[in-house]
Formats: sequence, structure tokens, C-alpha cells
Amino acid sequence: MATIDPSRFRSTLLSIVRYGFGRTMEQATKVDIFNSVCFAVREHIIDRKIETEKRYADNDVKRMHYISMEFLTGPLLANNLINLGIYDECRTIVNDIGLDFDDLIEFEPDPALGNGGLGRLAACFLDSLASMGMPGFGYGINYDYGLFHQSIIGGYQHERPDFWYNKSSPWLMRMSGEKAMVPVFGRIEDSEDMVGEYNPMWVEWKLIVGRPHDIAVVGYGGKTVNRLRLFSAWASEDFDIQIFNEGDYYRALEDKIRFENISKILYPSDSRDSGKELRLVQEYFLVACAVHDIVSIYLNQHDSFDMFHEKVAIQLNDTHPALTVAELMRVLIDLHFVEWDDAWQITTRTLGYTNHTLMPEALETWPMHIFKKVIPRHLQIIQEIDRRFMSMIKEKYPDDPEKPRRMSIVIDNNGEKNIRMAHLAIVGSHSVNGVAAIHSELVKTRLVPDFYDLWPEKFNNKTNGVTPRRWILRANPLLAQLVCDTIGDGWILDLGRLRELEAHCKETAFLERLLMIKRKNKVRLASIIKETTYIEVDPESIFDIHAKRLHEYKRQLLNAMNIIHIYFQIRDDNIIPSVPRTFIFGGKAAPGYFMAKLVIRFIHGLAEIINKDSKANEWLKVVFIPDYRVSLAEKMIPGADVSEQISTAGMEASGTGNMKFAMNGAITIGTLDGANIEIAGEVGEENIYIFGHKVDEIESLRREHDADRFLNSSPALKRVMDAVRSDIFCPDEPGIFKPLYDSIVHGGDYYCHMADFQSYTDAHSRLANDYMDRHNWAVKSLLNIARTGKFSSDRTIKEYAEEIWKIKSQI
Ligand code: KOT
Repeated sequence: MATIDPSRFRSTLLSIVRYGFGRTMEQATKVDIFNSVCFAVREHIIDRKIETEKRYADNDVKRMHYISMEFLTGPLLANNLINLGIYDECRTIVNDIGLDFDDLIEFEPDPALGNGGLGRLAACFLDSLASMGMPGFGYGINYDYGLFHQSIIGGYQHERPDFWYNKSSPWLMRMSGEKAMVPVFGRIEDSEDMVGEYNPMWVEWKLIVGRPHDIAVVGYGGKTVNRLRLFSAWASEDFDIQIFNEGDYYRALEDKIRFENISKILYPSDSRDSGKELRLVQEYFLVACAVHDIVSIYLNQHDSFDMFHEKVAIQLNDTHPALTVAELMRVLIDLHFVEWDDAWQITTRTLGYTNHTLMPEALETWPMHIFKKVIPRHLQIIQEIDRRFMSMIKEKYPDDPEKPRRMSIVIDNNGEKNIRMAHLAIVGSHSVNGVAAIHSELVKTRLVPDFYDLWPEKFNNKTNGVTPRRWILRANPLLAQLVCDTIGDGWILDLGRLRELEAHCKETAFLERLLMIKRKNKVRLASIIKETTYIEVDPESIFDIHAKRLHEYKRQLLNAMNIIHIYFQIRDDNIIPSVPRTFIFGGKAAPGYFMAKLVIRFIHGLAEIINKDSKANEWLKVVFIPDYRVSLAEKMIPGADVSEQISTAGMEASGTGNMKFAMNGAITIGTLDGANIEIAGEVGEENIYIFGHKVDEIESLRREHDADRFLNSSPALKRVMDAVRSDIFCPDEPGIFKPLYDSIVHGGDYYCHMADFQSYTDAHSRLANDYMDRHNWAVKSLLNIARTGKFSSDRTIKEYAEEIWKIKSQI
């Protein structure tokens, strides 16, 4: 671990304030101070970054490149200090100067360059790679606008832009002289024969310039510093001059603006396909910049492509970067004159593809005409890949004429041709993985069974994980301290060692300390709730938290239905609950997702009525904390008694919030879906509340759906559904919640709210009863902490490294 020389740190800091920002300490703003502290910390990071790069180059190591449209890093100052091992020292020095260190830490804005699970997973992976000393790097887009900020007005979600670029992050280092030139648009001069004999002519293309910006990724212990490279799009100067010289000044400017828009915004749809041309250009831009960079790094140390797949692994984070298949082929064939067959070997041996969703609406397909316009040469290459693949399929399955249609990359949909990105990614990779055991099975048996039949050896599972450095050490310092006091600090890099805590599950003093820590975290959360919503909540009540993107399959509405059920029991049935409960929500809805936004409005409707009802509000409260983001998650998760993981079985690929809550001692109420199944397997069935239909039951449930049967057989459900339809929770806006009722009662209840209602409410009653026995609850909580070591992203990354990437630790 590093140390810092206090007087040197202090003088560096003062001189950055003065010479970097032109101010004395007295004049400096909070932004100046924050940036200066980060710059002073950067000095420590950069020395190690340079040393790491030298170590990798000297050993000519195999490198893994993780290409992802999203990296949801969250604030970096605290984590960098923790990983460097200088958090406490730095805190003392900064406070001694007369500044407020804790305030500065809280001041850092979240870089929100991701929507949710997929982007946050990428950030956890980078932390694990660096912490284990592995040569693994991220490639992404330096969006000017990250995920929107959410505010709530009259119960409705409003979106405000997140112009994080304006805040000129001190962590972003612009790397001049390493730009990528990316051809786009234009046409193919001769489209007849495109391989082998001669190179086709891709003409009249325009050039986008990709400028790299690096964020250092500091591994725990500070030995290894990798990088996340984010590209910004610019118009090429040369190209502008040409049009300017033609005299068309305005057209030249329009083009310039058009190109610079490419890295302007992150698309805010989580698990949904945007289908916009600009999105495809973004995907291509990222892929082209990354491939350019990866090939340049390789060619720095090698003069042929013979060793490429032994020195380079590339992982595609879902299909968003699937164009890497075509771009790597193009670069090898057109720029380096590699023969098609060799190029194909290199490409498939290099690439791996991770699938993160089975949901049809999230599976990317692009109309061929957009490809033709944006990347005509890539279209040509994809068509050739498909042609060869189809002839292989026809030869292998001569008796199944439907196979080609089911498996082709290019598909004819009533006259319009589409490109199926998942098929492109599977055909072009040597490894295809899902992100939890059940999900990986469903990928094989339901999503792409034909591909599994053809290449069973390609398919594998890599259950997700999360980094304990951010999600325990940073988010829950009190718990981290208790664990260190009890079993030492070995768990930070070997989370399985948390099992050693089990030995203390009978020690009352230990359990008391655990309960006290939870209480403190709840008090901290209660004060955030007060600040952001003006609602007062009781830290003695059960903090039941449902925090994640709003989506019908995640069933925040089922949670709301149970709340209504409890409310009516208190109000109308005079049933006093065993324990007071606070239901806490957080999460953003995609701006165009009507139903998800309506659920937010509904939760606010519930809060408005229930929190004001004096008969109920000492037993039941509902709060929605706006603008859920990484920094807020860091405060919500440690304050949870109960973690809601209630997706319809088969629909949540894995989930990672479920892991974070459990390792912070929350008890899960959840369905047998995604990684919940594996969490249940680890913690044991007495330490989790599992309810609901299983994945094999869902299909027949849907087929045999009969709303009346459910409503007539359950008066409790009927009462709840009647309330959804009525205006009880929207007295001033009658009728607004009708679509929620209709989707469940008249719309076939695709997400099985009614079918799972009874077992969900039962599970909640059991949980509330169990909570009263504080000792027993503390044991459950402890066992959740002790038994969730499997869900460290270090374990996940080791599996990827050994089984797919073949990369090694360099420390
Ligand atoms: C978004 C758009 C298209 C395809 C996939 C997505 C996607 C999937 N975004 N986030 N996910 C989530 O990824 C997490 C990390 O693997 C999973 O834990 C979670 O279940 C997915 O929903």
C-alpha cells in the first residue's frame, strides 16, 4: 500500500489551485478545490499507470479488451483513495488544510455513462481486473450527456439533461496524438465479387475522428493501474477544408455538427432497442475506434497477425458492439491484406460475446437499408459471412429446410431485410455466455437452440458478480470495519473468506454490533429521505427497498399491490401489523416507456394517500427517492433490511443489485429468477424468502390466463385490483391508473402479477413476523453476508480469464 507525504501533497494541492485554476485558496470555489484534490491524487495514479504499462509491454502479455456502450463508474475519488490505500491519510491532510474532506467526497458528480446493470457490471469488471493485476481494458464512448437526471413533479418523472462534460471531470485524460480515423457513409463502387480476387472500392466515405480520453482504473492495493478509454467524436479537419474550399460553408458546418453529435448522448433505454440510426452510428464509431486502438497496440510489438488471438482477447458486452466482427474482418482484409479464411480464424478466435437479456424487445435488429447507408462495406462483409455460414448450414442439415431461415444473420421480414446482431455475434465468436446459471440455460434452450445444437462447445455461463471494494468497503465502512476486526482484511481480495464470519453467528455481542451498524446505516438513509422527499421515516421500521430501473418485468407494480393489500388490512380490516414497514423505491424509467412512468406516478399516488392516513402511517410508509444512481445506491443498499428481487421468473438475466443487498446483510424476498437462484443456493432457504411461479410454469400460466378466475377466487386480490382501477390513489386525476389495471386484467397479465400475488403477500407476512425476533433476524443477516462471497466480480473475472480470455495476473 502506498503512503503520501503530507507536506508534498499539501504543496501540490496548493500549487494546482493557484497555477491550474488561477486562484488563491481563499478565492477558490468548491469545484476548484475538488478538481485540485483529484489532480493531486492523480499524480499517485499516473506513476503506477506508467509502471503497469511497462510491465505489460516488457512481458508482451495477452490483453483483454472489454468493448461496451456503457460504463457506469459512479464517483471515483473515494474509490481511488481506498484502492490506493491512502483514504485516511488524505482525509487527515485535506481536513488539516481547513477543508471538509467528507463534503468534497459527496460533492463529486456521478459520471452516469450507463443505464443500469449492464454498464455497472462493466465498471465492476474493470475494478476486479485491475485489483487482480490482469491486463484488461475498457473501451467506451465519452458521451457529453450521461443518463438523464430524474426529478419528480406532481408524482410524475421529469428528465433533465446530465451535461457531465461541462463539469470537466478531473479523471478524464485526453490522450492527444492517439486519435482514430473512422470512415462512414459512402458507397461500394463494385459490389459483385468482394473477397479474394481484389479489394472492393468503398468510395465517397467521410471521416469521423475518434479522440481518446482515458480514465485510470486503480486496482486495490495500488499495484496495477489499467485504463478505460472513452472516445469522443469529431469531424475531420481535412474533410472540412475540402467542402469549405468548395464554397459550401453552411453544409460543411452542418456536417461538422452532425458528426460531433455522435458522442453527444447516451441512449436512455435499458433493455429496449432504440432502433435509431444515430445509435447504429454510435455503435459503429465505438467499435471502429476500439479495433483501431487494439490493432495498433498489437502491431507495436508484432509484425504479423499470426499471434493475434494469442495476444488479444475481445469481449462484446451484449450485441451493441457486435459490429466488431465485421470491423475486425475489414481491417484485416482491406487494410492489412490478410486472406479471408485467415482473417475469419483470427476474428472468431479473438472474440467472445456476452448475452444480457432474453427479452425480445431488447434484441437488436437493424434494417439493412440503414447498414447500406452508414457502413456499406461492413454490410458487404456481413453478407459474405452469412453466405458462407448458410452454405455450411445447408450442407450440415440437408433435411431441415427451416434451419437457414431460423439461423441466418440477414433475415427477410415481409420484404424488408434485417440484420440480427445476436446471430452476427454468435457466428463471429468462439464463446457465448449468459450471466447467471438459469439465464445461460435459457440462452441455449430458448433463445438460440439451433446455435447450441450446432456449436455446444461455444456456450458457457459466467454468473455475474460485483466488486466488494465499492459495494462493501466504500458503501458500508462500518460493516467493513466489523469484518476486518473479526477476520482480518483478507476478504477484500478473496470474498469467499467471509464464510469465516459464520463462526460468530451465536455470539450475541457480535450480532448486537451487526444490528447497530444496520441501524446507523438506516439512520443515514432516513436523513437522505428527509432531505430529498421531506418524508420522515422511522429507522425502527423494516426498510424494504426496491431499487432498480423501472420495467414491467421487474414488477414494481407487484410490490405496490402488496402495499395496497397491507394498507387495506390496517384501514378496513383493523388488522394491526406485527411491525411497522417503510417501502422505499428508487429507479428511472426510460423517457418513452409509458407504463414504467405510470408505475412511478402510481407509487407516488400510494405515498400521497397512505403517508397522510393517520390510521395507517405509523405502520406503513411509502417513499420514492428520486434520481437513483450509483452514489445513491451506495447509501440505500447498506440501509436495507429487505431486498426486493421480484422479477417474473425467466426475465431477469441475472441482476447484480440482488448481490449487493445480500452482501450488505439485507434479506432477499425474490423469485426463482436470475442470480436469485444462486443466492438462495448459497445462503440457504431459511435465509431468503422465495415465492412465485417458476420459469417452466410461466408459459402455461400465460396460455391459460383467466383474469376472472383469479379475481373471483381471491377477495384480497379483487380488492387490490379494484383500488388500482378506482381513483383512490389519484383523486385529482381520475382515471389515470386505468392502463395499469387494463394491462393486468384485460391485457393477459404477461408479467404474472395476479398469478404471483398470493404467494408474494404470504412471503411478506412471514418476513414481517420473522423480523420481530431480532436475534434470529441478525443471524439471517449475518449468514447473508458470510455466504455471498461467490458474488464477488473477482470470481467472475477469474472464470472469464481462465476459460475464455486466457489472460493471467501480472503481479
Ligand atoms: C439493454 C439493452 C439491450 C440488451 C441488454 C440490455 C441490458 C441488460 N441492460 N442491462 N441488462 C442487465 O444486465 C445485467 C448485467 O448482466 C443483468 O444483471 C440484468 O439482469 C440485465 O437486465
